[in-house]
Amino acid sequence: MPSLTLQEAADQLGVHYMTVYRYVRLGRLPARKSGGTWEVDSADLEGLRRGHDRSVRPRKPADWSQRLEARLLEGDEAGAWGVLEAALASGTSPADLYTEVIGPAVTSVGTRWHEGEVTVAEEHLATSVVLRLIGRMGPRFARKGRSKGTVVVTTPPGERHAIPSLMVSDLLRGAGFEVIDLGADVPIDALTGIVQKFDELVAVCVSSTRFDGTTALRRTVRALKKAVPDIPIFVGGASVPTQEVADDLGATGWAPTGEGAVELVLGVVG
Ligand code: B12
Repeated sequence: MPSLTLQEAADQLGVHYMTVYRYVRLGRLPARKSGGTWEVDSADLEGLRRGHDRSVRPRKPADWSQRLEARLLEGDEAGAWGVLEAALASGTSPADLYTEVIGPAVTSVGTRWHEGEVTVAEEHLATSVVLRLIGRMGPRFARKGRSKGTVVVTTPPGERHAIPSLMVSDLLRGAGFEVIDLGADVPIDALTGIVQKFDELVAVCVSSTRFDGTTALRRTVRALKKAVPDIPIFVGGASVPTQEVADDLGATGWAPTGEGAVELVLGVVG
C-alpha cells in the first residue's frame, strides 16, 4: 500500500500540514513512524477524505477505544492523550473513559498479543503509555469535601497487573473515598500491617488478574479477614469471573466492573 508523508497527505487533502498532524495525534488518521517521520497509507487518507465532508467525530466509546489503541501501539503518549482529551471534550465522563475506552483498548492489545498479532515489546510499550495516561487522569477524579471513608486497594503477591487496581482506585476517589492504593504484588504480611492503621477504613478491595493467581488471592482474603474482621473484603478482576468464585474465596462481595466496585463500597457507607 503506497505510503505518504504528512506533507503529501496535507497537499492531497488541501489542508495545512499541522491539520494533518493533529488528525494523527487525535487518532483520526492512522499513522506510523518511519525513521523519525510519520507515514500514512493512502487508503487511510482516502477513508479520512470520504468522511471529511461529514463529521468524522466518533460517537461511540468503541471508536475512541480503537483510536486510543492505535496510538498506544505506536508508543505515542501525546497522541493517546489527545484521543482522551477529545473523548472528554465530546462528553465522555472520566469514569466511562476508564471502563469503556482505556480498559477495552488495553484488553484488545492483550488479545492481539495472545493471537500473535502484537509483539511482547508493543504490549509493554502500550502498557507503559497507559500507566502514564492514568497518572495524568488522576486529578480529574479528585473530589472536594469530606471523605466518605478510607478504602485500601491491593493485589495479591505475585500479581503484576496494576492497571485494574489503579482504575478501581480512581473510580473510588471519584465517588468521594480516600484511597490507599498499594499497587501490584503486595506481600501479605505488609498488607495486614497497613490495613490496621486506618481508623476510617470502610473496605478493602483486592484486585486479581492472573488466572493462576487464585491461591495467592485466597491467602490474601483469609489474612485480611483475620487482620480486620469487621471490614468487608471485596474481590474483583479477571481471576474472579463469577460470584461463585468470590464466595468460594470467602470474600464479602464481588463485582465484574469498576463501577460495581464503587457500588459495593457505597453500599457499606449507606
Ligand atoms: C497489561 C497486561 C500485562 C502487563 C501488566 C503491566 C501492569 N503494570 O499492569 C504485563 C506485561 C506486566 C503482563 C504480564 C503478564 N501477563 Co498480562 N496482560 C495484560 C493485559 C494486556 C491487560 C490487563 C489489564 O490491565 N486490563 C485492563 C483492566 C481494565 O482490566 P479489568 O480486569 O477489566 O478491570 C476491571 C474489572 O475487572 C474490575 N476490577 C478490577 N479489580 C477489581 C477489584 C474489585 C474489588 C472489584 C469489585 C472490581 C475490580 O474493574 C476494572 C475496571 O472496570 C491482559 C489482556 C487482557 N485480555 O486482559 C493480559 C493478561 C491478563 N496477561 C496474561 C498473562 C498470561 C501474563 C503473564 C503470565 C505473561 C508472562 N508469560 O509473563 C504475565 C503475568 C505477570 C504476573 N505475575 O502477574 C493473560 C492472563 C491469562 C492467564 N492465564 O493468567 C492475559 C489475559 C493476556 C492473554 N490474553 O493471555 N501483563
